[in-house]
Amino acid sequence: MRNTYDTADLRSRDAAHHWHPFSDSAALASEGVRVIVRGEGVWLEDSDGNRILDGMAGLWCTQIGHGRAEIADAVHRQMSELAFYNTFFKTSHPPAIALAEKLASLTQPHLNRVFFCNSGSEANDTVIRLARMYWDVAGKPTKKTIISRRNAYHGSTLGGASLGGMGPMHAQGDLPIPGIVHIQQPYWFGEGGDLSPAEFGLKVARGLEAVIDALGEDRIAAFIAEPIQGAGGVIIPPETYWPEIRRICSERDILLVVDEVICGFGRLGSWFGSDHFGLKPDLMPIAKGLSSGYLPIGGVMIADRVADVVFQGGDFNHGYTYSGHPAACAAALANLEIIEREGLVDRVRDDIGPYLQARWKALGEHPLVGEARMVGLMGALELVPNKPSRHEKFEPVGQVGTLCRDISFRNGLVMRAVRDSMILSPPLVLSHEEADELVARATKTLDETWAELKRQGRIAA
Ligand code: PXG
Repeated sequence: MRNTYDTADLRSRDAAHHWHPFSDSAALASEGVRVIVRGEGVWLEDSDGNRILDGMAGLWCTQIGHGRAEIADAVHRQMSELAFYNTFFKTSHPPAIALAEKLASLTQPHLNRVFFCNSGSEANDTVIRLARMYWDVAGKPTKKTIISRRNAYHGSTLGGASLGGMGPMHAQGDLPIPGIVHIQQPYWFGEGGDLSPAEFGLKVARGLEAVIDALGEDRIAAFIAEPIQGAGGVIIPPETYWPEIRRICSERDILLVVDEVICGFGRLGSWFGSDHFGLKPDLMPIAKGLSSGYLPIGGVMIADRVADVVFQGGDFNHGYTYSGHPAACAAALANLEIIEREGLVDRVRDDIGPYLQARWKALGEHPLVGEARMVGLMGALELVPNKPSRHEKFEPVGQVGTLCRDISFRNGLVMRAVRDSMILSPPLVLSHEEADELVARATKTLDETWAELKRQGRIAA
């Protein structure tokens, strides 16, 4: 027995009462939302019965695919026993304990503690408070400034949005908050100029050293970065970048915060992006793939060297009602069990990752695509008007990406558009046949976008 849906009715009620994230609500109300009603594996179904391949894993999170009854069963069991209790005031409960222990075993050996919260944004707000408390307790209270990168994404709360380097977000609400500075991102395709990727990676990494020197090491608390920027457009740093950042962080007395909200839990074919790039985080925010999005949960993994100091400082005056929510912890535990049992991390590294990468990179031959890149199951296509030039962009930026994204949806494939690049981050359970189907739909989408741009006279016929 399946539910049936009246799309027009759902749309008008949504328009009347539901205010959407990162959306122009007035425009959306007149256009009408797309209503997703069901999910199974890598497939979504909308209220009109269309099947859509979910190339974004929900929102970079549904590692195990949609509709896994095992998670629902685990949550049902937990809710039947203890639906909620807090973790404040000297209390705990079995699912939070089990999940904390599990995370300590999956992460690097020096990461043995987790502070739970409900989202990546809350994790990064926790990072700001924890990093600043660390230096206070360590007797270096001037070390408060956090260095981040332009076009980084670290969330939408005041702290998360400030750590992030998104201009349009900062423009609303007078952000960033004080004490956060942004350096250049390692985006060779967009900003590399005439430098080789290797030269550019080194130059940008050394920007960290320069800003530490300019502000004074005694004022810097931490550097925060995503291993690969996700929402910024799947920015894969040149190979020289992370080793140089590693060198700088080892020479300077600052904390390294590696934001694993997207790269964690198998996305890059390793448990964490830090493992992929050989990074040793002092603080490591996690969320999304931790529960595959089945219930909201996030956390911050804390290195022993940080915990050892902070523990001498008495109460950490910070916490969320739902820190370590029992049902969310049960969902996360069941999700991690599936990832392990089905060997999804190795599968991304050895099987479906290389399989999809080869086909995705072949899309780089398309006349509209200036670069096709992918690590693990996280990729981007840069759309350009005049290949092979990297320097010419579509004007105004973003229109062609949006056009391509809408065509993609019509072709039954969710890709996300960032500026004029198309972004892909499918569930880790994607089969070879589904990967072929995905690439066929992406190819059709590029062809149709190309034809439409020609029709509009925006590229030479
Ligand atoms: N850090 C990173 C690296 C993220 O990608 C967050 C923190 C914040 O997590 P929460 O759970 O508070 O959303 C994120 C979230 C997009 C998009 O359109 C990306 C995210 C969230 C919403 C939209 O690409 N990433």
